[in-house]
Amino acid sequence: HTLARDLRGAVGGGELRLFLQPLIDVETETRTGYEALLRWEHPTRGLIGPDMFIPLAEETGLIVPIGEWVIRNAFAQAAQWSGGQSIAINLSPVQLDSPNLLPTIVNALAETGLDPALVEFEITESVLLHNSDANIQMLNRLHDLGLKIALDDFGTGYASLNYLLTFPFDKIKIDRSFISDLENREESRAIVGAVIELANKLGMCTLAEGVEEAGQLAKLREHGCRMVQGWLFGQAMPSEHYQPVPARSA
Ligand code: G
Ligand code: G
Ligand code: MN
Ligand code: NA
Repeated sequence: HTLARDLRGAVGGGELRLFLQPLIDVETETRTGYEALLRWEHPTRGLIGPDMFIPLAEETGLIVPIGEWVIRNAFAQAAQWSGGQSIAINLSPVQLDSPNLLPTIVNALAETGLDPALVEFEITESVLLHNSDANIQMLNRLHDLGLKIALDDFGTGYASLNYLLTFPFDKIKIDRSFISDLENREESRAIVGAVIELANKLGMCTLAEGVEEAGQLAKLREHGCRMVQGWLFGQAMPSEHYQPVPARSA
């Protein structure tokens, strides 16, 4: 597989890029941080999205050095921002199983001096399928370091509600499939409303993904959704595009 061979060289070859997508507070409509979304700038094929190479990276184990690159770079960038802007980072189940993860995070925190409260790790329901003690323990350790944990793409996998009690989630990210027909479908509104109410009662933040229209934002606000993300506010773009204000040096 030629893509696999190329991927092996991508990390050392400096071909990985971190794009940023703004995360927006519904009440103030201001940006509170960004999600880091990985891209591969392939020398001949051009820009490749994560859906095209993350599965391959997971199969080959390359996700561990790739994920390490993501963490180190995302932390380094976020440490340069002012105003307490946060950074959300996607974690693969394979990374969560790796003994490499915790030392990578601890070292990256020490090297950058980044406030752990500004870091959020996103995991999908597929992680919960294992529901292994080791995974629960790892997420608890990250949480104990002061890092935040978000449940990504909520509603699309096989999460059972007891996972919300088992894992230390700070936030639920409602999958964009529920947002796209929010205005036309009573049923979608019912589900989104119920998820937000549940999260609120459990003390978890809610973020709606894939918000593209003002009408969707209005409905989400009515339901008390706390945060949104989507093309209405900005696509995933190279960091220069958003020109996050650098922190003033003391
Ligand atoms: O922009 P979009 O095509 O960027 O991302 C598609 C999916 O790829 C996201 O839902 C996310 O789960 C995954 N993804 C993006 N960046 C990363 C990353 O750095 N690590 C992992 N493991 N997954 C990522
Ligand atoms: O980690 P996750 O699967 O949630 O990554 C978010 C994915 O959704 C990325 O592929 C990103 O590019 C995509 N995305 C972000 N905002 C929007 C949006 O408003 N509409 C659509 N269709 N996709 C979006
Ligand atoms: Mn995500
Ligand atoms: Na998602």
